[in-house]
Amino acid sequence: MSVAARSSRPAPSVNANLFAALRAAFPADLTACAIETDTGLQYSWRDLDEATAMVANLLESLQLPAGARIAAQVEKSVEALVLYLATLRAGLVYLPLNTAYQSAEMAYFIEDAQPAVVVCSTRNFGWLSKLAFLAGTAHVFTLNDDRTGSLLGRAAQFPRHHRVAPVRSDDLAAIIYTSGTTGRSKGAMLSHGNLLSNAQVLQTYWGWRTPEQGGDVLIHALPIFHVHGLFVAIHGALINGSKMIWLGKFDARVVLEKMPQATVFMGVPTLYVRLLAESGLNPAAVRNMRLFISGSAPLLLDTFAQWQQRTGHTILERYGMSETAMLTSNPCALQDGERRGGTVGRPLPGVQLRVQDDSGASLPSGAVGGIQVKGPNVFQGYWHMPEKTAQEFTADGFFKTGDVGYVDAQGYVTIVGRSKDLIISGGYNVYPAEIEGYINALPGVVESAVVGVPDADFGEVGVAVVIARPGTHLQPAEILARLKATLANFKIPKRCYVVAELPRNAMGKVQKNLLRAQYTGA
Ligand code: MCA
Ligand code: AMP
Repeated sequence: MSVAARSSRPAPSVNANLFAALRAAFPADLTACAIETDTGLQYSWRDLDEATAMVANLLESLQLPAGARIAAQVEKSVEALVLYLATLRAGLVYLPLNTAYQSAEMAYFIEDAQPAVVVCSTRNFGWLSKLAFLAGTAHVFTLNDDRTGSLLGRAAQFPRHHRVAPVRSDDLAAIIYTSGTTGRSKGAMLSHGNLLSNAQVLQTYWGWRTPEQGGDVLIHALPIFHVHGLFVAIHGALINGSKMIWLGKFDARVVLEKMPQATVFMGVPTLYVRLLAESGLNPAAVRNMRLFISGSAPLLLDTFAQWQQRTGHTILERYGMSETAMLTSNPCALQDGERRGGTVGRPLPGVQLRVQDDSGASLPSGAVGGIQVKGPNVFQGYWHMPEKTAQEFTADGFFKTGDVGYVDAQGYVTIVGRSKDLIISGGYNVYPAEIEGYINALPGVVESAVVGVPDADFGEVGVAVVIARPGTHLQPAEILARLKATLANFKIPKRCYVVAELPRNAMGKVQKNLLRAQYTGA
């Protein structure tokens, strides 16, 4: 979309605002419970409608230009969800940021995205507001997970009614930052049309039940600053008018306790591994559940099989990206086929998926190559990076995912690896190039390599292998402590080794496959 051009374009004849579609799905009885929290709070559909109206009115009162970004680094709460929905409602662009990000990481996002509004916890207001004001942000509000903060205080002065802002399908709804293989994070621009089309396809494909069919209840246990928790889970429930049981943080025991009141659960593989470690996980505990969905990282066949044994349910694995939302899914309905462990299922309706080799030739079923996709869900490009965007698309408009895999004769996709150097740890992406950059900048470091090795809990974790300058006595613990002071906690390698040299090929390139083999299980 063209941000500058939007305000001068005439109003659209049909309002493509994602919030309008979500609002239209609210049940007729607005007094019914929409969200129940693990802290015992209940929010009705009317509460959601009125709270989003008040925050949208507050945002509109700031008279921001079209396409203005609302950045939020806030703990998970229903009010944080309200902020997201209100941003959509006001036709502005939401920019969620992981609460683990520290000041250097936040400085980059704020300078790059230039948000008009930043919302943060009171705890971080001092340093974050300074960063934001320096970058030209006009408004900084606070929002805490106990319903306090200036955002709600200000919003309380605004009316409870609000007309949903008219937008076009290609107007931006959100920017999601994803790290890059060269270190710089890129903001993936997603439009209302991208998100709405994906939500509608998943509503049908995953068979969300209408109230007449008994309805569905989702356990929401994921963070709400990435695609899985923010879009797949929240849109899934709201576009079906389904209730959510809202957990501030994943806790396997609490999930088990809530399961008898729920029908749908979504998680990254680590959540399933942790649930399997609970002795209370048995067919009785899941008796009312309809669907378990896994994604964001590969689900091990062992976890898939154990889950079947312990619960009688077959996990549905699906695959997506920040740039595309959901791309493929194993079948939900029996008539669509079986759910196959180790595969991510078939392309979703409306998604074209192909596998190509490096020369750009399309490969037949069974052959391994780069996965490329096209569809209404594929993003609008990287924020302020037209060249990078152009590089990631083929001449005929397919997006190069950077994932490597094959499609079998029945159309099921299997991901076998990634051409991008990326570690997925507990569902969070960690780019070795970024961590290596920080390590290499430490005094006494000559060079480093970060590799992912298998881990029973997180699936994969980072290991740092470092060459120190002769004569210095760098300790691994010191390196990790320095990183911890600077980077989000999930990016910190779980182990660090100081070595004399790194294995290299004839071209002088570090052989990460050898390091991975050497440090697996070490
Ligand atoms: C926490 N730690 C981690 C991670 N999470 N280390 C590596 N990877 C992680 N994911 C660190 C903590 O900083 C802490 O370190 C130590 O591990 C133990 O923390 P713990 O209490 O066990 O962690 P937790 O708070 O229980 O969190 C684990 C978690 C969480 C629940 C698995 O990571 C999580 O919610 N992951 C989900 C991520 C997600 O939603 N991904 C979706 C991305 P220390 O003690 O040293 O500080 S969207 C996406 O990928 C696409 C589009 C898609 O397809 O969905
Ligand atoms: P993100 O940058 O957070 O959007 O992460 C997207 C990446 O997560 C994809 O490009 C894949 O590499 C990976 N991913 C997501 N779902 C799956 C899955 N079910 N199996 C394997 N990898 C996955």
